[in-house]
Amino acid sequence: MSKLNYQERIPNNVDLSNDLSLQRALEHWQPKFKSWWKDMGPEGFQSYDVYLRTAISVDAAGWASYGKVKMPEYRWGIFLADQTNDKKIHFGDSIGKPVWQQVPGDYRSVLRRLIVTQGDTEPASVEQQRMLGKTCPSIYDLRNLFQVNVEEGRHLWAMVYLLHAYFGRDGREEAESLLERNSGDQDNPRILGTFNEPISDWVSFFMFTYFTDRDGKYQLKSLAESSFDPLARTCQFMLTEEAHHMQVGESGITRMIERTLELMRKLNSDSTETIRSAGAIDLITIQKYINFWFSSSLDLFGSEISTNAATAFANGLKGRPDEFRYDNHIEKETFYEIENYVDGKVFKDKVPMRNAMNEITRRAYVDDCNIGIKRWNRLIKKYGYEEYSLSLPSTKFRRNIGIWANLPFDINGNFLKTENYNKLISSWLPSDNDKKFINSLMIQELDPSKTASWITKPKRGINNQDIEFDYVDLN
Ligand code: BYC
Repeated sequence: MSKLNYQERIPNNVDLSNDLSLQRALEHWQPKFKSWWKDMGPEGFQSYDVYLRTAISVDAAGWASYGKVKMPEYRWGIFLADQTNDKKIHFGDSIGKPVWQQVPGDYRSVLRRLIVTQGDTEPASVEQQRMLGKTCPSIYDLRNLFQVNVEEGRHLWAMVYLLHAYFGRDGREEAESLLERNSGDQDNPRILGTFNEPISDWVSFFMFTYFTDRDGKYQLKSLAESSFDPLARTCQFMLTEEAHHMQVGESGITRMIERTLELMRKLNSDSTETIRSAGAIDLITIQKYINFWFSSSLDLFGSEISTNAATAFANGLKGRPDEFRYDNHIEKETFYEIENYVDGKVFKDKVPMRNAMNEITRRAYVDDCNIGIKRWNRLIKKYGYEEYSLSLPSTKFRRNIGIWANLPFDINGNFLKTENYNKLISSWLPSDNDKKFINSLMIQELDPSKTASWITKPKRGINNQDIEFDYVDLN
């Protein structure tokens, strides 16, 4: 297994010191990244020591070490999963040929677009979350936020390495632009819609790490199948880090629901007002946040019927997540059943499998999202509230991309008259009042022995430390 070299200015396992012009180009980008981190990264805690994990190996078992480090001194680096000999293209039209170690000229612009789109989301999420330290529910959560942030920073490094190493001058320009676009910027926004949504409270943060980071998981899995081997290997290692982010989301939502249930039981009431007065978040409001972030994240998979996706599959650039699970890796004369909408009618349609790749990935994602929903519903039942359950809204609800874009479907997938839809929309999504209430709960808790009123204490600490360990040194 290749060693991660931490002796150099840019830690790496790609033998950077043997490619001086690449090393120089990346060392030129490094101070720009640091200056972006200072301006757009976590607000307020840059000079504190934070208990963070850092990659020490690309091996799935035991790849991380833990220790206190100031965020601007975090060792962001370039780590790819190890290369395997004789690796072959395993899907699409060129199946069986060797994978590419360089970018084929014909696919240069498509591959660059995929890498830039992926790279753009990473700093975007750091920007979206930059104010959350000011309202953290506990020191433990504060540390988790920063862990997520530094790793998204590293994922940016991963994509910037590919741009610099394989795309020449265009790649270097794209790497600069990744630090110039900003989340929510009117003139120069991030590329994909969800990454321009504000994340101004921790309910949104947990929803984002549950739903949007999970899109990341599925997109990275698709890119980990790529015939462009450096991209595949980069994404394989990124997936190891991504798992923690989704865990932060899932456990955060679970703790929030558990707190609500504890109060419902204690106060013997399920009234929104009573639960809110006791400082927790009623299940109806939690459902609204699920509706918002799930529907927004669905758009990140692209259109249900997509020639871009078909071409990317045919050319071996982007596969299906876990491609090995499928029997047919060529999918030339095969079809996939989807729901379509034409001239006001919803109907079952069969489309060429390759054109349906975005939808196939989206469906795998929806199934994965449902695992958490089932777990939360079991928790609700455990507390004896049979009449309550949480659910994912219909995949037709509130879409901006694809077949269902801008159509008035409700959360159950029923087509409504536009005026009815407009009247009801605020009952499905967080209203201004709901947001105001959520914001009123967002009070910073920095005492390591305490946790905010609206969320339970975590069940266990990080890396076997106590829950009350000082994960961020405030002295
Ligand atoms: N917003 O055929 P279409 C993560 C554009 S998250 C705006 O429908 P295609 C993370 C599309 O670009 C994972 N525009 O879709 C999570 C195209 O534009 P052009 C990020 C959109 O191309 C949390 C046109 O519409 N990774 O890692 O098959 C924290 C027609 O495209 C949207 C990736 O996304 C949208 N939602 O697929 C941190 C992987 N959807 O070319 C990180 C790389 C589509 O006509 N990206 N469009 O100008 C891709 O694989 C593809 O670009 C997409 C779209 C899946 C996004």
